[in-house]
Amino acid sequence: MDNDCFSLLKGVLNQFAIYGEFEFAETFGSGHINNTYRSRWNQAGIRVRYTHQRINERVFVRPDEVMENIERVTRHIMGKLIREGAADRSRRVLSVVPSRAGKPWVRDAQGDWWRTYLFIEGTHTLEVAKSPRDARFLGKSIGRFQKYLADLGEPRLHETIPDFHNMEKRYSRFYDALAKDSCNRVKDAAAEIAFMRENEGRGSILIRALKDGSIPERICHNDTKMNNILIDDDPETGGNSPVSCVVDLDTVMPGTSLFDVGDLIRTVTTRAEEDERDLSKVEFDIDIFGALLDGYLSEAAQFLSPEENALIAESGRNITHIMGLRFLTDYLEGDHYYHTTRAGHNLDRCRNQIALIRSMDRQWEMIGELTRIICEQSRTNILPHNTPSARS
Ligand code: ADP
Ligand code: GN1
Ligand code: MG
Repeated sequence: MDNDCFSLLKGVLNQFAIYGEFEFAETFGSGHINNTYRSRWNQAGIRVRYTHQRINERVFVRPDEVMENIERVTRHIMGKLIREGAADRSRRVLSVVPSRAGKPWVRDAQGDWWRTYLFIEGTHTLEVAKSPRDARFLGKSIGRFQKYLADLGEPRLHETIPDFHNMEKRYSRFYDALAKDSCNRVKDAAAEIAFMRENEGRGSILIRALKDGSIPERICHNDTKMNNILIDDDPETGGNSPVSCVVDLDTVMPGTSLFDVGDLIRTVTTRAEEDERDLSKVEFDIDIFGALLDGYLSEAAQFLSPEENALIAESGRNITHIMGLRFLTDYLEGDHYYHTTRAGHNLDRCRNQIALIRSMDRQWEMIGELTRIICEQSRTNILPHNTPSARS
């Protein structure tokens, strides 16, 4: 962090209601959207850390609405945790730290918006799932998150990015970028452009099902990639329920549960990172997929409809397709949206997503069959005669 950045950050931190003496601050995390920092304070002899984020205003044009959503969602989840008597609650949900003026955000000298959370200690994130156990845990975390928010009630959450997963809108932006070719990059992405053209038809399955009412609107996270789930470093400390905390709540808003399952499938089922250039490593792993789904459905089977179950397998392919298209569009437009660290980074990411779709296509029958079996098993597990109280 350079000196200018540090003094700007110090000015911001002083506006939050944080006690004690400031010790240091550093950049943190590997998200593609916001700028994340971590600071440490001495509070009467105890060292406490905080997370600070500059909200990306090009992506979130109404940061005040983002924060209103986040306050509601985190309070609601905390209420659920209190009722459940969960241990270690402030490690299971984000805690928003208010400004000295009592707001959930502050604005810096340049007008940028900032927020602060308690830094959740003793957790880590994964960039690739190492085992079916990891996958089951990640799936369960998102199933539980959706379950907690199912009864959030009125008013409807703000749509912080309208049409976020609307494939039809994503395609029209892609075609605009193609037509403009503002960076003269179309020539370098011929195969990827051809893939997107050829597969446009199957891209709109989820959004159409949501629009025609065959699947219900639900509150969902909309950005459930693996590194948005904090995992306890020591799973034993949480007892029967190891700590996990879903972060990056900017896009929590109405959508379909399938957007979240789909993004989990996209990021968890391959052992290759999202920007891996060696495409031979980008393989869909059916065992990881099975464990992920099993974990997710252990929480979500109780509220999912048969129509949602029937689209689970498709959701993984669909969200991977959307991300491939978005990376390609950003590449063609000049890399304005996602953080990039090398030339062609977004094109690499797009190629990677296409490779994953192809790997899913090759295993499609098996994916469908396994999904049907796991859905059926999970449904049976939640039938009344299988509940512990009915058995005892
Ligand atoms: P982005 O929108 O840029 O992806 P995130 O909100 O996901 O930003 O934050 C970036 C990373 O910072 C996360 O992937 C996670 O590793 C870490 N992180 C965010 N909030 C916290 C927190 N309160 N405690 C610990 N780590 C956090
Ligand atoms: C972004 O914020 P981050 O890095 O967790 C993006 C997601 C993409 C993801 C791809 C608000 O997520 O939609 O799936 O990158 N978030 C937003 O890695 O656009
Ligand atoms: Mg993130």
